Amino acid sequence: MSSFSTRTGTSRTSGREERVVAGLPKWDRCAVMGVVNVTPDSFSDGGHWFDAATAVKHGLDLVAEGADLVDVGGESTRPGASRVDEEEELRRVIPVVRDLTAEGVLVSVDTMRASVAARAIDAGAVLVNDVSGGLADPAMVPAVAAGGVPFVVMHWRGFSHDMNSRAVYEDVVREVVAELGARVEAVVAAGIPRERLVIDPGLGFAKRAEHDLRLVAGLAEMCSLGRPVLVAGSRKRFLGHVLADADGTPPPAHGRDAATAALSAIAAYQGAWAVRVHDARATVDAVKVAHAIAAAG
Ligand code: PMM
Repeated sequence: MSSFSTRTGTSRTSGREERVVAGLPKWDRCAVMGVVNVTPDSFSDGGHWFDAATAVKHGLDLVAEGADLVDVGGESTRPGASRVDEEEELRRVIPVVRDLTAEGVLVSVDTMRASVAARAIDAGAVLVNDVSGGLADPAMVPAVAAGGVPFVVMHWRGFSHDMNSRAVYEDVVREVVAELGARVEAVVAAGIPRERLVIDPGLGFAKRAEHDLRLVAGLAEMCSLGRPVLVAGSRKRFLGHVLADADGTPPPAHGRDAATAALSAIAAYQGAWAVRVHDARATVDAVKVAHAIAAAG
């Protein structure tokens, strides 16, 4: 218990100092990013918000529940997924970004394509969330640098169709921190100012359940990279693994929201800048409790 306390104490101190991203508001607690997947096949909510009007309504509902920003994506990255073509991704994403922005919502765009990022920035997106950290499309980092918005650099080892084969680590925390640190330096060298970068351990991406759990337990080490950390574990497989019944059957994705809220509280308490979630209401409460406890400590 004492090592846990020490770890969280350290991260909370540094996390407070590091929770500012140039170009975004400064939230006094861990921010809540609501997810709108405009896809027929995303892992946990695929098909639910597939037309633009439904997606916009869902984004507004997330904000009404307390989400601070909304992440709009048009490509599923679930394990094994194949890629969507560019035209279809633009068709899915841009109207939703535009309409949510028009309603005053802070919108993040979840894309690996520079063209989609650039068009989304034109449509009002204030953050580009690229699960490949700029590796999938060499034009991405220059496009985001030119657009002048912040950028999420997630730990990524390759496209979803075969990423499970890359889930090989000796010390997952050390390796993810090292690989992310190198990626941050490359992105800075390519033109995006460091103060606009957010980092993300990429839970579930080329990771098995035990890797995801270890990364959450070691979040303080990720905070040591000196940039705000986004934690996106909502409804993911590792939570299903933890909650599985005696036969090993996990609950369905939408049955993992209480577990997601617990994860949000733990991430927030350890100094996460934001958590990305499908259900905002419980997580908003969770991060408020985490903030109150951290402030009392
Ligand atoms: N995971 C998904 C999609 N986008 N973005 C970031 N920054 N980090 C993630 O871990 C991440 C992401 C896949 O989850 P979903 O299909 O359940 O939304």
